[in-house]
Amino acid sequence: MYPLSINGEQLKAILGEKLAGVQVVDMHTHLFSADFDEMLLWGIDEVLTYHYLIAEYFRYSPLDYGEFLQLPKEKQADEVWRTLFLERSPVSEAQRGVLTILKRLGLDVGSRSLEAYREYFRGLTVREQIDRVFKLAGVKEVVMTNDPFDPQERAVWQRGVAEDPRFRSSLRIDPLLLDFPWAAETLQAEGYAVTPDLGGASAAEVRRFLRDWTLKINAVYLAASLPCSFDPAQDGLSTRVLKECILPVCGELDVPFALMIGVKRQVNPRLGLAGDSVGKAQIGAVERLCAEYPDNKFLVTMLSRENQHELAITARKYRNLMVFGCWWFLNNPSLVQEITAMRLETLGLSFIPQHSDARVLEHLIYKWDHSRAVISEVLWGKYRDLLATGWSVTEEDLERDLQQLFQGNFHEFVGR
Ligand code: RAT
Ligand code: ZN
Repeated sequence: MYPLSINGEQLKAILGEKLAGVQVVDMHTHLFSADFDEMLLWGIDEVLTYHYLIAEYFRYSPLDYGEFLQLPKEKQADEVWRTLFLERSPVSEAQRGVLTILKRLGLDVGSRSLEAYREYFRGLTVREQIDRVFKLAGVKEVVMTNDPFDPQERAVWQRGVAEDPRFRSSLRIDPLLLDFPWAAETLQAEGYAVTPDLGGASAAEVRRFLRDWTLKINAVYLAASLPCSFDPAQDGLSTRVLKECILPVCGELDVPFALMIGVKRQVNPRLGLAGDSVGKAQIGAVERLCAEYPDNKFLVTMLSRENQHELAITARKYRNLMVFGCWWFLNNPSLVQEITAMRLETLGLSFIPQHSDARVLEHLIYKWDHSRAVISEVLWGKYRDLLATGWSVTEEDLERDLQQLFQGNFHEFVGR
């Protein structure tokens, strides 16, 4: 027998300890480095006005949507705090997340004093807080969502961004696929000769745009969040842009394309960012892309619970497909538990278990705390089953496996 094997009793504690210590690569967030100034959201008022909480606030509040959204941020945060924390117990995942953040920052959760929490944040600089949050969350690097269609963001890149190795970039190109005529206007204004119907030399010009931006921001992948109706078998501008522009550039630069599939955008537009929903997508869309473009790499996450099993099975068929994360409405402990167990049983260690989707800096703390706890439980069950067969598991084995799940799979897949 292998001499250093962990026994069943030690296993849970050692695994928990290793998992708590693993430095994660968070491959999809909406965070920015300090150089992006106010584009990086942080602090208690931003935490409380997260769109996940706004949606929950309106489950209880009779206030008019527009009236609420016009309030200054601090007043919105007061409303959310009162409605979701003082008038009822904060049991939802997003509510509990706020408490985890406060606790891990060393604040007195029991005091229920929003003013005291605000006071704490007033004494901090953003750079200090970035250091603290990354340390508390055990995050080594995050991938930003960089939008070349956003004038504010374009101006930052134009001015120049200081290198911060904790923040990697990704090029987010939804409008090219979802509303090409609109996207074409931005490209034209930036000096690319495209027409709204992708005529003439437009495809070559879109490719030039994608190449320029991928290289300019050093993107680790290109990405789009797509509706549940996404279907590259359909003729249309969107399919042409995908096949004539995006995939060729990804192939040429050897950069994956990340597809986040399953959104139903703006089912309730009056809720703003909180107004998007979910729908079941067609797995055939992913199968076809992986089969038709074997030299392209696809990072894929799907939003509906119903798509999870078939997505994992599809990844067994195509090694150019890397499944990632329990996205958005799936980032609830019960679903992370179920999905992670199913993926381990289906794909072994060959997937990326989680990303945070953090929109506010402090989200990193709760999203990773909660995910680590659930994933630890699931892995514990799997290693216990191995020990029961007589297989040995060493501390080095655990470290190697966790490194692969939380860093290596992403780094190797993107090749950077
Ligand atoms: O999780 C979210 O905050 C969503 O609003 C979206 O950001 C989604 O993750 C996306 O990237 O489209
Ligand atoms: Zn996102």
